[in-house]
Amino acid sequence: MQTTLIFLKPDAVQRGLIGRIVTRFEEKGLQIVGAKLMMVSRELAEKHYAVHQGKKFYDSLLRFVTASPVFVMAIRGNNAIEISRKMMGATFGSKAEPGTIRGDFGVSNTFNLIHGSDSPETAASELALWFAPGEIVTYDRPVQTWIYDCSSGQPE
Ligand code: 3AN
Repeated sequence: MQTTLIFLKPDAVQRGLIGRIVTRFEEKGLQIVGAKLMMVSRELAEKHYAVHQGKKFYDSLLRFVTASPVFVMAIRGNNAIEISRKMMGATFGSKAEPGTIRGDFGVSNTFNLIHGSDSPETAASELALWFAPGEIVTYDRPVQTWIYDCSSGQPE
């Protein structure tokens, strides 16, 4: 099972899309194991977007993500990182395929609604950055045995 860091950016929160986007992850069968609404400090934004420092969109990206609350989630499932990235779609709504979150809800070339970790290494460091110990909750879901085929002992 993988756990990935997803956050709904200020445009998604302001536009009242939290519920509809969260529903997509729930309906897919992924498990929400952490969630919170929060303002992002400049310090946290700088750490999260450190790889983009120096790029021409860096300052406006930091202004955007610190302007209004974000809704942060830890989401768990088999292959959760790749699945959630596919659900998000291409980076900007103008290019993202219909059926994806960015493709269905956005048209902008800068505001893009959602962030999702792009590798297991990034997920581990982003989860540690965004969630304090104890904020990610491991709990049984009886429905898990209907979401995955567990007959081999492993969820398939
Ligand atoms: P993704 O979110 O699809 O993984 P990345 O990793 O290429 O996209 O970029 C990380 C974030 O940086 C994006 N979510 C987006 O908010 C921002 N970003 C990337 N490229 C641009 C750009 N050309 N103009 C504005 N913001 C950008």
